[in-house]
Amino acid sequence: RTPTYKPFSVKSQAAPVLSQDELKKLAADKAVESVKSGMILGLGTGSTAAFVVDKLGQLLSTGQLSNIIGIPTSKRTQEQAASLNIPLSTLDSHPHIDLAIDGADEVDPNLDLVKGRGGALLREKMVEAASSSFIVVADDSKLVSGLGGSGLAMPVEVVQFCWKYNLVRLQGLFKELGCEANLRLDGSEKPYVTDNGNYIVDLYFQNPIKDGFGAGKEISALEGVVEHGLFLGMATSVIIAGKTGVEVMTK
Ligand code: ABF
Repeated sequence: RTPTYKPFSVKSQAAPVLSQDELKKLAADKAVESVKSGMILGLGTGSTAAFVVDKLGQLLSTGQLSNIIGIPTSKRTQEQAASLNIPLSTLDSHPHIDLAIDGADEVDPNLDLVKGRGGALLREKMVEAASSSFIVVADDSKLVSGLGGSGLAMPVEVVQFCWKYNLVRLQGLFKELGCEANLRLDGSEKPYVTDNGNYIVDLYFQNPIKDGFGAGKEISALEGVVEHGLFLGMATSVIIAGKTGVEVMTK
């Protein structure tokens, strides 16, 4: 699978230096161009996805979009969307989603992703797997040559029961990649609890994961693991904003 890169012009003559938030907004605005009135939309989580939700709220309030129904991927996003009067529903009522737009923590050249540093990986994966199209929005700091290669966490959601047992088993799975596993803590040094009442074990790799599908299968096979942050073969396209403008990566 060789991805194609389709640059389009956001470059200005003066080439201003954009902040990371401005880059995220640029990617978000570009993704929202794909939203049509009447769509059922998966609403992502995280700071980049929040720009998408803001833009949708704005377009609905001015009547440029109508009849949108959003399926949020976290309580945070649900609250943000509700505050912008975006009509919301659930996967139970709308099991088929037209388009999901969400951020990512790592994007590799195959458009495979690491997600979930924001803690919402389970609902994100459920919503995005139910979507006909899934557009990822990110700034160029998220590009990696191999998943797990950023040195930042690859999250795994686990049940609270005997979390340490699973932390040790997860670390053991990836010993040869120099994996270190940590229980995620919240701001008060207590275990971080997801929207689903579970814990997160963050995996740190010294070397990138070579076989993402194999790794995903091994992680999922552990009893007590709820979901992992490898989102493989799910993204339809990735919109990356960087110094040279915005690029749309497609397969
Ligand atoms: C969600 O938000 C996650 O899957 C990912 O962990 C995170 C990315 O956050 P941000 O856009 O703030 O970098 O999309």
